[in-house]
Amino acid sequence: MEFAQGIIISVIAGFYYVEHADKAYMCRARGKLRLDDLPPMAGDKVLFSPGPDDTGTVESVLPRRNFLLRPAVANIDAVIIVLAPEKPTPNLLMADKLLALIRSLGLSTLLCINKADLDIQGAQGLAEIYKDSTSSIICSALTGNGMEDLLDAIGGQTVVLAGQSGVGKSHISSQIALEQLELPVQVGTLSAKLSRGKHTTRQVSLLPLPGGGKVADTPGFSVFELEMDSRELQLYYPEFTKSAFCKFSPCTHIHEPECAIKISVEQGEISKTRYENYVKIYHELVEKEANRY
Ligand SMILES: Nc1nc2c(ncn2[C@@H]2O[C@H](COP(=O)(O)OP(=O)(O)O)[C@@H](O)[C@H]2O)c(=O)[nH]1
Ligand SMILES: [Mg+2]
Ligand SMILES: [Zn+2]
Repeated sequence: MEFAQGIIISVIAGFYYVEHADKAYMCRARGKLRLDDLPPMAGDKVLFSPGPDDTGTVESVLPRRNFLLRPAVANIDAVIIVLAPEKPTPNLLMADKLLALIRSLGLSTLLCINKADLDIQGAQGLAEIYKDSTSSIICSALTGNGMEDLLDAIGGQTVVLAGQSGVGKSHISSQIALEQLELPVQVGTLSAKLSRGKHTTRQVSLLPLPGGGKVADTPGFSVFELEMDSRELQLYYPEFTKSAFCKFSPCTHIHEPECAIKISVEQGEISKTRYENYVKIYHELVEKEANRY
């Protein structure tokens, strides 16, 4: 049989929705795929065999460029961290962990400071903290301000929105995305499962963007454990290499006397908030390493 190539745009209640030639196919996965370590996920490029009535079977998953696990999404270019100056109070420690994680995966980042309509000075303050860490866009999904800038920054990429619950991820994605392809439904299967509501909160969908890319709104990321070598953490702080080089090598930038990074923090060249969170994250990682043995 002839296989077609498509991309999984949504996973709902055990069905894989595969986009192919501007149409969505509601697919089951071949049994052997469900036994793999990693079942198919949104963003996967797949080979599938189309069946009757827009159904189909996912036959195989093509090699992944990268993937995230919680939420499960593959082949992404960038993660957009959404923060708000208030409602909720920004959790910068979590944002900094996310930034490190994203960098360690080799993905690019963008900070999206939403809800600027509530507190423009607060929004600018956040942008200031991150000015040497990643580029940022100040916007409001409520008024629509900055949405064009956000789309420009995304370009044609496939991006994931991450951040605390309530910062506006869902509102942003519905502002910038085009309508999702119509997903076929089979009475008695999908709709019945959805009405039980168990699967909807963990679903990931990739929505098309006007620039040709895709955006995934995610419910997740609010709690996650950063796993990396404590000595590796500093590699993901571009401001550390931008401003100064330590004469200590290697230097943790924590307890060494006359550390150039610590001096830069004191002189206001490196954000104090970023540095203090670096120290916290570093100690958390060291503690985990100690507990491992
Ligand atoms: N004032 C203001 N409220 C917003 C903005 N964006 C979203 N909200 C509100 O914030 C709440 C959470 O938004 P939501 O998109 O569900 O956040 P999510 O949990 O990150 O997906 C909702 O009540 C939205 O109406 C914004 O730019 N300004
Ligand atoms: Mg949401
Ligand atoms: Zn140092």
